[in-house]
Amino acid sequence: MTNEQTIRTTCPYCGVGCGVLVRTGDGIEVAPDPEHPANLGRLCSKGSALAETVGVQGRLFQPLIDGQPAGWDEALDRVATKLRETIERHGPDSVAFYVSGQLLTEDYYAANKLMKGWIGSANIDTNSRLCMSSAVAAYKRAFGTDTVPCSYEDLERAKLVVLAGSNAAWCHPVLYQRLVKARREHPDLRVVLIDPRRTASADIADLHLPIRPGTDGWLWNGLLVQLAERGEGNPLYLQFVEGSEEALAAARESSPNIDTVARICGLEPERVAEFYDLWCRTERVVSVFSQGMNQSTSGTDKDNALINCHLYTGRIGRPGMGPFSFTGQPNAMGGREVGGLANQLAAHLELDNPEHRRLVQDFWQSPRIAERPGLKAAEMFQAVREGRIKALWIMATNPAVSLPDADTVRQALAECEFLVVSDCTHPTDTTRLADVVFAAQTWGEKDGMVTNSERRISRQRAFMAAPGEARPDWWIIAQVAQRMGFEQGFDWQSEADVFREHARLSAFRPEVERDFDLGALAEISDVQYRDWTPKQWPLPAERPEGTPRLFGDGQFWSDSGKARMLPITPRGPARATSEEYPLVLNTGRVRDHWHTMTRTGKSPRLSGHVVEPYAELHPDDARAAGIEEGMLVRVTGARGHIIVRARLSDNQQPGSVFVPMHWNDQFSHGSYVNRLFPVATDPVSGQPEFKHNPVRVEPWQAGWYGFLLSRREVDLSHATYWAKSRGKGIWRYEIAGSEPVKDWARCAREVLCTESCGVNWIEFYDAGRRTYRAARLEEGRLESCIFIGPSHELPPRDWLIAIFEQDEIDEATRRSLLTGKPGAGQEDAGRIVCSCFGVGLNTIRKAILEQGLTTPEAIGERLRAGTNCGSCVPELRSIIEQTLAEQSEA
Ligand SMILES: Nc1nc2c(c(=O)[nH]1)N[C@H]1C(S)=C(S)[C@@H](COP(=O)(O)OP(=O)(O)OC[C@H]3O[C@@H](n4cnc5c(=O)[nH]c(N)nc54)[C@H](O)[C@@H]3O)O[C@H]1N2
Ligand SMILES: Nc1nc2c(c(=O)[nH]1)N[C@H]1C(S)=C(S)[C@@H](COP(=O)(O)OP(=O)(O)OC[C@H]3O[C@@H](n4cnc5c(=O)[nH]c(N)nc54)[C@H](O)[C@@H]3O)O[C@H]1N2
Ligand code: SF4
Ligand SMILES: [Mo]
Repeated sequence: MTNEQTIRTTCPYCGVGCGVLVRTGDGIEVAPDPEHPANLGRLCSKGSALAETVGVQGRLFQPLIDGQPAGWDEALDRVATKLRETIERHGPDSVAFYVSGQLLTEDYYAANKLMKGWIGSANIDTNSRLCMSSAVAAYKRAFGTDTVPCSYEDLERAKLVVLAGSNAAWCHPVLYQRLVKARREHPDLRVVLIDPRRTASADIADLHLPIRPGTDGWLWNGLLVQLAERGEGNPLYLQFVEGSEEALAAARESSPNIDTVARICGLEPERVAEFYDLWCRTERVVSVFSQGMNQSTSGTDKDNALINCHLYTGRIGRPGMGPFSFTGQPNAMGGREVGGLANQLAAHLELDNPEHRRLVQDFWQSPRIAERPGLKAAEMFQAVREGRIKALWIMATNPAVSLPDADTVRQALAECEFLVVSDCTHPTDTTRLADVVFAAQTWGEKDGMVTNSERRISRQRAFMAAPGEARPDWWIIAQVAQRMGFEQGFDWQSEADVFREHARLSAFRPEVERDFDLGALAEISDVQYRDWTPKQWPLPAERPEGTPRLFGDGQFWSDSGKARMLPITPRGPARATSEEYPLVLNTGRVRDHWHTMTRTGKSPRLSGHVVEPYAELHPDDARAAGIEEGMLVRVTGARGHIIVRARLSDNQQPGSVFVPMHWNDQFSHGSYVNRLFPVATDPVSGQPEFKHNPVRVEPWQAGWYGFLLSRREVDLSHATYWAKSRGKGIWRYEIAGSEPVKDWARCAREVLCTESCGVNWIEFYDAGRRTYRAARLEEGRLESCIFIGPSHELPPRDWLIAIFEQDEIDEATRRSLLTGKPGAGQEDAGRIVCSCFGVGLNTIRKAILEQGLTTPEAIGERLRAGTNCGSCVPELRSIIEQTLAEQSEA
């Protein structure tokens, strides 16, 4: 019997916050919600593949104590007792919470309340410190409050959109698609991309400025100077703004003219002039900023230099204009609302303001209230390492992979007196180190609210039962609080109870004026909460429909009531390159993976686009170092090294190398990039540098290269390098070893035939070429196969993956397994480019050459590639360019 129903919920990945329709019945089907204002009927590749990531694979079913399954009572009591004892013995600051922008607002609110109101410390910080904290600090310095003034609609109503340090095509794909559509409909809309790399987002850019890494401050200061020289200051708006003279003076100091800016930023003066002309003459301009600006030791200053230009021209708070920080995580914004950062209180109230502290304590009726800021993420882990923090509770984040200096973090976690981790997945690189692991519910199982980049609050709704005994995070926190003796503040019966309290707090004592106001929701009923439709805060009692834009009227919540332009003296990166470490390491995201891969790593559809960790280098740098495409290379930084695949591309500027942030110990042999460099943070925001770390890249001399495809997971102790990825019904391993193997036959059997009798095994060894191939067949089907050779040039993989789908292996296929070459009728589709329809690179190239296709649209018509979510369209265009260029050379 099927019980079909459709649930409206919100995508758990990025801060775009797309509405999703989930149909449950025989299986789960995911479709875009045409009514959600964020996505208006679109989803990207990750959202479209959500159904492949739910379910029991890799899930934790019940709590663990010292790695052993335990009951909830025992685990909760253990944590409550240990926290209470630690506080009694060493004081409230000896415990800390490290939480996440992937918690729902209710979870986040509960964690913050427990730490700041009951434990009485502000030692709660969040992975948003690694993500949004420079943007938060910059908004607060400029506006007095952490208020994003814009709406998504402004992207469509603008005449100029600048993407500063944002790869929206891959990281905010639905906003990017909205831009693509807007450009089609309004040909006069211009897009400028500022990024040292030529990313997929360059596909819609009229102008790409491949800026020298870390120099954005000079560029934005230069723009301010030009605005002043061209009389673009807005005297009416400047009445509401303080500090313009000082800001201008500082800008003139660093960036007096276009030539100086061009020289420092490594750009052609004509291109800089073009950018300045566009910005100066366009009233409706949105400047988007993201991690290329934020994740820097001067990120806050860079963000303020950008915001300065909007304040100076009054291009803010009206349709089609404003400085727009795209938030990363689904609830980064919600975390800011509840005060998840160590230097905030709750409901956008300030920790260092006694009146605000009193307000929150009176509302909570709490025994205590934190009186001074707690430790920011990097400091917190330093304190764990030094034993100042003795008990740490991590929720919904994987710091063993995502924090800088990750090996030191791992050591600190291993040595921490008492480590608790709440996660839905186990093992992760972090849960492995925990004394207690709480089994958390996750997307699809839990209910609550999230707030996206445009301040829009949406519901996540459960549509399936949680596996085993997993529980929602707010419940786990409330249970621990109650068992610590704090019954009265944590006796909520439901998510709706928590949310109502959060909304009421935001409107408590309205005489204390503030931006964040959910007064209209203070009495939200359970039914209204259930049926909530997305709206943008502020949602004061008198404006229940919400607020799309702010500050158009020049009213700010700062002490003076005015905004502030900051005098910015740009600084270069904290760590310069040297003879020993000559390249700048830039890190970030790939299209189809999410962070530490705990979710997207489960999806065959999302794992085919990039199957292993890589370092992308400019061909000149590669040549100088003796590196070829496809080789394995060692990337070495001041703290350690990793081995990854080399990719050569002139999208990279010389002197830079890009490595994705995603790979961890579960999917590779220690190729997590954050182990390379020490911590360096922005002095204002505490946000770590992730985009500018000096490294060296050199060939890694492998004794052998290989790959292995298998229906079962295998143990790879023989390999010095391995990376694994999910294929349809199989696992794919790329492997290599440093030492030559004497007896391949024995070694391969050891790995693939753990049980020896009755195994149907075929193999081939070519001593001259030093290649070895073997396959294991089971009931006529291919069970696993392995290919080894002396160099990285090995047979293609994708036609082999297709053989796993055959029910019967015929003689010809058997032969091709041993020769390592596709036989007649077997095509190698190549690496997956379009993950929605599984269309491979070779198929696309063939169609371009044989059918004379010259546009992504034509490819879409023939192969369907790019016609669902559109995320691969930029890549299709560059494949066309490259294929045609190669054809004309040939
Ligand atoms: N596919 C995918 N999407 C995601 C995520 C994911 O894991 N996967 N994560 C989400 C999260 S939490 C976040 S925070 C966002 C991040 O979204 P983005 O900020 O767009 O992504 P990143 O790849 O971290 O970095 C953006 C760009 O900054 C550039 N950059 C590096 N140095 C500089 C510089 O000095 N100046 C300038 N101007 N640019 C520079 C990089 O080359 C990179 O292309 O993505 C969200 N969306
Ligand atoms: N080198 C480098 N490092 C970076 C960055 C970079 O650009 N470069 N970017 C930084 C940024 S912007 C970010 S946001 C971070 C992200 O880094 P992390 O937050 O560490 O990454 P995730 O993989 O998203 O970790 C989320 C964890 O929460 C678990 N989880 C999922 N749902 C739930 C739930 O409902 N409850 C609980 N309790 N657990 C759940 C998942 O299984 C997973 O283990 O990485 C940062 N690190
Ligand atoms: S853009 Fe993609 S990942 Fe982001 S919320 Fe929308 S569907 Fe999810
Ligand atoms: Mo992020």
